[in-house]
Amino acid sequence: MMRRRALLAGAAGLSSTALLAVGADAVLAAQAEATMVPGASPLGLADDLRNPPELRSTHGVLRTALDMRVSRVALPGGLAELRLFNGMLPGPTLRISAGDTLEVAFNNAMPRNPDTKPAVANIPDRFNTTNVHYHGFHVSPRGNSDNVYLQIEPGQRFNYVLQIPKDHPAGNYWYHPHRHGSVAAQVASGAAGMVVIRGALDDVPEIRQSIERILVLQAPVPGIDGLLKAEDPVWPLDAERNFLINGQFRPRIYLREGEVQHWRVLHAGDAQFLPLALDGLELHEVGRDGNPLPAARQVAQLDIAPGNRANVLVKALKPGVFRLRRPAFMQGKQPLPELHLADVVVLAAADPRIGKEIPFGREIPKGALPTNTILRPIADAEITGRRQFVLGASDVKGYFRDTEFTINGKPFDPGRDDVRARLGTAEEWTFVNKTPFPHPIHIHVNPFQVISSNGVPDPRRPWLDTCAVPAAGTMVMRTRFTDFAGRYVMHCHILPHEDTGMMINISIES
Ligand SMILES: [Cu+2]
Repeated sequence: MMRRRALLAGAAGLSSTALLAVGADAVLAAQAEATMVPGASPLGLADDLRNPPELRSTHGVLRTALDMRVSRVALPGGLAELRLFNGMLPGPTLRISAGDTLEVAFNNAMPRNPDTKPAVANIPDRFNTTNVHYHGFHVSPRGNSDNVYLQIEPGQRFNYVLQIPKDHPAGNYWYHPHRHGSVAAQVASGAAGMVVIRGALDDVPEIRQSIERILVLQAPVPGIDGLLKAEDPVWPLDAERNFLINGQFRPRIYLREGEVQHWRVLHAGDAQFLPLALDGLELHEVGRDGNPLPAARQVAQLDIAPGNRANVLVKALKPGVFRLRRPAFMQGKQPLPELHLADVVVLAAADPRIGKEIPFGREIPKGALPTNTILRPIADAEITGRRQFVLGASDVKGYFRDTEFTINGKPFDPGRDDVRARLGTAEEWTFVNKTPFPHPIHIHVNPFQVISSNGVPDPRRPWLDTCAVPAAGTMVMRTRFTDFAGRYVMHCHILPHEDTGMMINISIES
């Protein structure tokens, strides 16, 4: 059974924001307004992991051009053609502050789609049609803000303007394409970049004293013959993946004995989870998904799902060479192998190769980390409604791989409002996973507070925007619909699941 893609055929059923003109003349002559910082080792060492090049806002504005184009890149397995932002793996880091305006003059510079058949809902297609999502941002989902209903065709341009609230939480965010049907293919290709939103977390003295690294983890999937034209190579969870950090395969990462470094980690992969281990060093997590945690917490392993970000303070104990690795683990029913991701080299504290002017942090913050108005705990008395979402998968002949991913028994329908709620209310949502695989659920615009997982309360009640619902398990969270009316989505961040149906629309009315 085939369904017409309502997004194209039945657009009248959508809110008007979805129909915003996308055209070459929509672009204002954008004058770049940003400070360019070249990619470099923060320690000034030649063979050290480089941070990606960075664009920083000046005078409250970051105005820049981004395009998506096909570029040739050397991967561990050979040369590959990938869809990338500005031809870069990963895209440039954007660094802005709460209260800033982010203006992105986007250009879809990819070739025409070869597809000739009509589009069908929840079947991956049109891999050269795209848009840009600002993952984790607490901004409007409407118009030319974080609007994922846009379809920007090859040759078209679009100007994004995002107003970042003055009290926006400080942490790590990211941008990636989000046009339903081509999300997995484009993100798996490497189209993603980090966004740092500066704020109170950056002013914590122990964090300010530490050098900072960006780690964008990606596992680019090339096409079998040049550019990826079908989702088949992305689909198998156990497909062999070479994870890169900032586009580099198994880089070296240097620290000095006793040093604390602030690592901003982004999992920009498409499907495999990344439990990260770094034996011989200490990991102290201070932020997750752009939101400061209540206090620094030492962890034996950093568990991140596709879409998650973490602010981690890494403390080097003694000189030596250590491995940043993903231990072998089971993702649901699927065994996944150990991966050696980087060599972490701890030098003597006074190694002469590192300039004396380079900051040398040594402390982990001991007290409470900064709080934020939009991250006020959601108490029982504030809850105005409760809902349940059942995550499922069913065999449906004719769908991609004969599989349809569902929420409450239905695959995604762009014309249907699955959740309607009023601005200013708060709800408690229970997720019930009926499948043998974990699904990292991501919600746009408003972060959520995790209450429990598999019935076990999380006393920290962390604020996240992406949280795994355990295989055949449950997760309970609370979310507050604040500041922004409009329509946005909730979906699984295993992106082949999203493209094949595991997504719903949330409509917030003022
Ligand atoms: Cu999923």
